[in-house]
Formats: sequence, structure tokens, C-alpha cells
Amino acid sequence: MKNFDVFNGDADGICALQQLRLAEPKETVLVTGVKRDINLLKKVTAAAGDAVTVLDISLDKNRDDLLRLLQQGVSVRYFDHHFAGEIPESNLLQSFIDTEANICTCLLVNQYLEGAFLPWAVTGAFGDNLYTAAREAAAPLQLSEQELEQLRYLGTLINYNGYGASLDDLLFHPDDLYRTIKPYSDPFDFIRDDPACARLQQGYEKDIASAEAIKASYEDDAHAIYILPDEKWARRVSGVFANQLAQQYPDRAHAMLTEREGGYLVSVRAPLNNRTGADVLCRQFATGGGRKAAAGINHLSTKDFSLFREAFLEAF
Ligand SMILES: [Mn+2]
Repeated sequence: MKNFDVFNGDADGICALQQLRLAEPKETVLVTGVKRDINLLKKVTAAAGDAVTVLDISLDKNRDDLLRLLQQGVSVRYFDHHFAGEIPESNLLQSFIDTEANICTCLLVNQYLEGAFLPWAVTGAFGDNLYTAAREAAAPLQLSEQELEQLRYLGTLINYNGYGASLDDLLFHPDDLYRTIKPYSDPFDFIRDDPACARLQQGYEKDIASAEAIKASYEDDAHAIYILPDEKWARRVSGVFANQLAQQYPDRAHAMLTEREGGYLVSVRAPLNNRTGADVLCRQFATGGGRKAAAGINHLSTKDFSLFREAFLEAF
């Protein structure tokens, strides 16, 4: 019998798995990818009696492969906070799904484990940009401001590592990063002792400094549009840079465009203080989609840039 751990390559996915495997140590096959690669269940070839744990990827987006596995007699345990649609009926499926805005997969696993590895849950929640929820969850730990800041920073670093168009853009393959973190039951030990943490920090600080050197291509009180170049560092940092801007300017909507193949990859964040409208805006374009608070367009051609700008200004 084989065990599979299928997890999003971002902080929420990695920190959720970290809690679970500290509580239930087990040799498992790891299946993950860059943060945007969410069609992960299709990579699982399992047989009757095998067990799959799924963390932080939409059930709706993986429905066909979930049904395939259940039909093959594979048992599945599913933790997630993305849109799920109808949850299949099967006694082989255990699901822990909550799409409430202030919940992430780490916090769901934390509930499941009754707080056994809470500092890792807090780290992942910060990484998912849920600062308020992370702080509330951390209350029983009675951490100082400085310690909370350390966990916030670690969450940001792990989250940063997941961004890229392909694995080739990343500093660490997410499964390698997980294996590096795995021995640490306490994130403060990882921060203090592991060279991988220093490596992430160096990469992040360098990339974010490059991003901060770029001037907004449009800016007013309610909007900002940034255009980043077609470079690895830009693909790595665009997501965390957008999160950082959202925290700095919570009343502003942000559009992050990364140049690619005669156009742009677009990521839109609704204002943090009014997290709605991003999906409707992006769906006006052929390759757009996403959630109310955060959405994107896979390819916006250069000639449609002004059209996009008008629609963005209109939307928020
Ligand atoms: Mn998440």
C-alpha cells in the first residue's frame, strides 16, 4: 500500500503538510509543483488500497481525477479552502473544506490536529496573506511582536518560493523545500539553524529590491498598475510583491503585469479592504479567471493593454 501527499507548492500547502506529517510520520510519495500548478491529482497513479492526502488545491479543478481515484478504490483525505463545488459522495472520501475568506488549509489542518503544531499553521496563514487570521490563531502561543514577525517573514519566504511560470524559475523545488523543513517541529529552529532559510531570505530580498525599483506604470489613490520584465526574478517575486503592496495600500486595487510572449501575464488583487470584483474584471478577457479577491489573465496581448487599463480603472 502506497501513500501519496499531494500539496500546493506554496506556504499554505507546505506548512499544512508539515503539520500533518509531524503528527503522522509516514513515508509518502510527494506530488507538488509551482504555486499556479493546481492540476496535481492527475499526476497520481494509485491502486486500490492506496491512500492520498490532498492539501490546498481546488477540488472542483481536480474533480475528474478525484472521481477516478475513488472509483479505483483509493481512499482520499482532502483539506482545502478554494472553491469546491459539489463534494462527491463516497465512503472513501474524507473532506475538510471551508471556503470562508479567513480560513486557509493550514488552519484547517491545525483544527484537525487540535493545535498540535500551531506555529507552523501560523506561518502558513501569514504566507497566504491572512495576517489577521494568523495573529488570531497565534494567540495561545503568546508570542512577542518580534516572534510573530519572524513567523510572518518565514511564511512570506516560503510563499515567495512557490511563484514562477515553471519549476525552473524557483530557488527550491517545493518538494525539496518541504524535505528540508520536515525535520523541524518548531519553525523558530528552522529560522535559526537551516541554511535554506538564509538562502530564501537572500533571494527574496534581492528580488523584492528589483521589483521596488520599478515605478508604477499607473497610480492613483484607488489603483496601481505595475509592469514587470520577462525575467526569472520577476516571475518569482510578482505574487509576494503584490501582497506587499496590498498590505501597504489596503484601499488600492493592484494589477501586476509580467511581460511574456508578445503580451502579459496579469494578476489582479482587489483592494484588501474590499475584496471583490477581480474575477468579474478578468473574465472580460478570453484567458481570464479567478476569485473575487484575486484573479488573473493568462495572456493579455500588448494591443489590449489600454483596454485592460480602462476596465481595471472602471472595476475598482
Ligand atoms: Mn492556500
